[in-house]
Amino acid sequence: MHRLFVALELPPLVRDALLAVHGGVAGARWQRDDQLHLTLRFIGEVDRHQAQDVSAALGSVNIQRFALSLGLPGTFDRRGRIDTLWVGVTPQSEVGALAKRVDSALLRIGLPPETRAFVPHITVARFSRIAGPLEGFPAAPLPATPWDVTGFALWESRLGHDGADYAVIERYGSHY
Ligand code: 3AM
Repeated sequence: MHRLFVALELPPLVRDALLAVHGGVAGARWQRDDQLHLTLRFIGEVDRHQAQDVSAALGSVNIQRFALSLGLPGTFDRRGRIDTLWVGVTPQSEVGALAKRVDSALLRIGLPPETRAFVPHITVARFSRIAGPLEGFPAAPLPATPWDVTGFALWESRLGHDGADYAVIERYGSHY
């Protein structure tokens, strides 16, 4: 079985900027450079056959170049406490439209549509214990410089000892 998700890769300068915000938050497990991504759609466990269908379906998604910039930080909470610290992106319209096209392509091969609202975000830290105060975040200013999104990728998540290892298994469109 393969645990798959569809996500944007980030160019090196954006990853560097996101690594520079580490620090100042107690209990944070910061995402490594090779873990940074922007999820368009979580797929979950599929067998090899379904993975081939996913791969072909994603090949039919229309990709129109758009610019994206880092936005404001935010958090996801579970059971009343923060479990994910992330950095948002702006604008949200085009990345939202791309996520919708990915969803439609996966619907055509029988994957149920995503029911949760799409919140474009780049996870920078997770917490297994209670998060400390977030006043110290971000430790460095986030750059406003936009980058061009010209493609997306199919990723596999493998659970390791040190959190998840993410690997790009296929790319669509053009890349950095
Ligand atoms: O892109 P981020 O880091 O926010 O939290 C997981 C990660 O999100 C999320 O998919 C991304 C790649 O692992 N994820 C994991 N299990 C999930 C689930 N059951 C999930 N998203 C939705 N439903």
